[in-house]
Amino acid sequence: MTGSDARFMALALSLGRRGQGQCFPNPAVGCVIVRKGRIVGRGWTAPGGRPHAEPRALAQADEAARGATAYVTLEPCSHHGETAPCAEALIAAGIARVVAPFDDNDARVSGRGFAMLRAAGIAVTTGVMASEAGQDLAGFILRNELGRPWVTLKLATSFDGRIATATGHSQWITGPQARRAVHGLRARHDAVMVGAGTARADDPGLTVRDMGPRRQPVRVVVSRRLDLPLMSDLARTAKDVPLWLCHGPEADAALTEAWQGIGARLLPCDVRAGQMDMASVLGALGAQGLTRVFCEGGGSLAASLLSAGLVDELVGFTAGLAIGAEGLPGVGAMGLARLEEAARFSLIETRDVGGDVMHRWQRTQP
Ligand code: AOF
Ligand code: ZN
Repeated sequence: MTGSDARFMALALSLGRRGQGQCFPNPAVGCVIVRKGRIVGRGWTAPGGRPHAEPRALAQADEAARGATAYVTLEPCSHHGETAPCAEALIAAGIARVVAPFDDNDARVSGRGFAMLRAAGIAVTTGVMASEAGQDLAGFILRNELGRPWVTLKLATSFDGRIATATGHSQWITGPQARRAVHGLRARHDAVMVGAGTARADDPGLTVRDMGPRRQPVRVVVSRRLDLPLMSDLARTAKDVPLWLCHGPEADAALTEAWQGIGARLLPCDVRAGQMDMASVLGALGAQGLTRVFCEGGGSLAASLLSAGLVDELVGFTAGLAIGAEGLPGVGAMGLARLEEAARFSLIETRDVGGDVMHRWQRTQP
């Protein structure tokens, strides 16, 4: 790897990130084509997952791709989807060298893309910025591996970890900049998920606003009985922005029909010990192609996810006010006796967001 390899790969990664939250079930890949030190093509996976990054960058490079190096943030694909494999497109365009971080763990690819390139005489360098690419593509990799999406749990709380007063007053604990940052985070996930309690209490829209035209994240509500208000913002907008409802076996048939009638997608999931089984919920979401899910509460959904060890990232916004013990806690009861029972997360980012503090933590690898 050379210094310029890292520089061009960093650019490809930043292009790839433009697609985050836009491409599921596919990964958000970036591609930069460089000839004699000059960038001749840039591409990233299109909204909806197709076309892939490489053909878009190749189209821009046109004849300049001949003899050039392609920096791709994931192994180029080798399978025939709606269009020809990207490895074939790179070969046909006369690319001389391909630089990538690692193999695609999609069973249809997994090493075959690199093998095709090498067989065509293309020099292949792997391992370039693998940990950065691993971060950006973590959701896709995890879904291929475990069948469930990456879960980011967000909380916006007071200094003392409360999300509302005892009467439910919660607007607003954090300031406008922090709330805007939340919209930015929503936009970079495939779906926004809440529990039934939050859906009932807040009548949330769960859409991304003021971020320009873009694919809206899927709204997911976890509701065991499906007893959600049909006169709500979620219901009203179900035809325009996808609304998926994860429910238990005891959901009333009339309610199932009513929600289906207004355009929601129903995902039957398991119940365990009287509660929605979060592994089953996330499995159902993974089966629908989701790679990154942003959970915005409430407290009992957050507690269920944490207790089941199904949270990959914590994002906390903390405001400078205290609400007191009678306020609503951000995370509900988890029944822990000892600290060792709690999953540990490592701090990866701290930022001042308009006077509130944002912390990002990721699960500590065992
Ligand atoms: C690439 N470049 O930009 C992306 C890739 O359903 P298909 O045919 O679109 O293929 C989806 C698979 O292609 C996906 O699971 C992953 O393995 C790969 N995604 N590959 O070369 C890209 N997005
Ligand atoms: Zn491809």
